[in-house]
Amino acid sequence: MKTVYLGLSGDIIHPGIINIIKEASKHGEVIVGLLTDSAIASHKRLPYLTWEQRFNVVENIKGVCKVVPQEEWSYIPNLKKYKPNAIIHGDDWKSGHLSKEREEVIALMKEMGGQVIEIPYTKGVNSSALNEAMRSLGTTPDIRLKTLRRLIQIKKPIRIMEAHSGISALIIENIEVEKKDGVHSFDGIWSSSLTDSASKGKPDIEAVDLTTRLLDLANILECTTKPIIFDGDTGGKPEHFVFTVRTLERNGISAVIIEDKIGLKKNSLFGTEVNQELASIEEFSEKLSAGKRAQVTKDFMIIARLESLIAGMPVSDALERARAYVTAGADGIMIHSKEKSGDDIKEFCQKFRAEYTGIPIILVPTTYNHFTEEELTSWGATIIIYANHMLRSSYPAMKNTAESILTNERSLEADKLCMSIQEIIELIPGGK
Ligand code: SPV
Ligand code: MG
Repeated sequence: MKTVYLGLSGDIIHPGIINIIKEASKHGEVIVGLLTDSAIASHKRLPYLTWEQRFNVVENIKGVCKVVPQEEWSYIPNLKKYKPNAIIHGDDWKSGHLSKEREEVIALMKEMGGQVIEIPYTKGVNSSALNEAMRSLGTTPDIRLKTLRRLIQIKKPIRIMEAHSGISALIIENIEVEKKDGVHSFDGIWSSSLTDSASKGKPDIEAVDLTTRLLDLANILECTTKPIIFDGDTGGKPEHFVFTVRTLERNGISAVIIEDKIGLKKNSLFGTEVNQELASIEEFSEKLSAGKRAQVTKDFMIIARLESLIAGMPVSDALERARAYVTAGADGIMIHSKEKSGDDIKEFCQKFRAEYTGIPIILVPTTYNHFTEEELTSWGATIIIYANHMLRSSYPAMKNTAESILTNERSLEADKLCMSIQEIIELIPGGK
């Protein structure tokens, strides 16, 4: 019996998939190469279902003989391994970023004496269109919360961008850039205390309370599905922090980051002088442990943020604290610095990585921003947070528009600086 290979993510089963399986089975036994989470995450958003759940669904579809994992985005390794007589694909791969993959598959199948079957892509009902529709339906707190840990297991680096409003979060949810190695997008959202306060015209001094922060976050939660990392400032008193943990967890937030500062909080990047006192290692460790004891799910993450370098202490102090915080239960370490060279951060990352291979390192490269994601990852970084760029870029845009209207005494000239009313209506899910 001949075999036909079909690569699938199998997250959303729709008539187009049933159709291609039916077509494939006319040519032989259908082997489905079910893409693993990491194969998908290199090019697209993480599937809603886990690989095991998708396996369960796909192996029960009529016409499917066998389901095997496809560990790479490319079909080539599995085609070489399973040597099917044919591969079947929708004809949508003739153009766009899949066309190179198509050429390679055609060449290999020719070499192996096999066939490439292309069938018309089902317009309207396809995974991309359904994905879009599912996004507008939203997600559940449980699925969203778990997504960060799933990403940590399969992807480096994880790219997180700050959002301070529903509309800025919508951009992060939807923006994609097609690159040679696939489609790049943001993996999640940073709920920043700095940009949250600044967007309200308030200073970043831990003056905006949790209830207010969560009220704003509700807008972001409503219009997005990506995981959220919450900037918890110092976490407050341990007695308060345990409530924060539960509240964040209940809302489907994936992680909270708390920093080991005491006294009146100032933003870490403010000024050039050392302006912050550090908490004692014991006190901060106890706060972390209290938070870990309070969480209900096993998936929520509490990340310790080291302020040693901001407070003018050496890398050795940061390392000593990192060890203690990991022992206290921290699920990850964020190291912060306002040093432009990045030398201190690099030294910390390399030394910490030599001791701990599995604990995520989180970096916020605001000042040492000349390093690429690839370079930061090579030091050992797991998550990269762009902590304030959506807010910092929106302010000059609004200021230009306001100045243009004042200068011209009408809004005609400002129109080219603005998106159209139609575009803004269509941007909002359900607005069309
Ligand atoms: C924030 O975004 O509020 C942060 C990160 O705490 S930073 O501003 O870089 O300290
Ligand atoms: Mg902050």
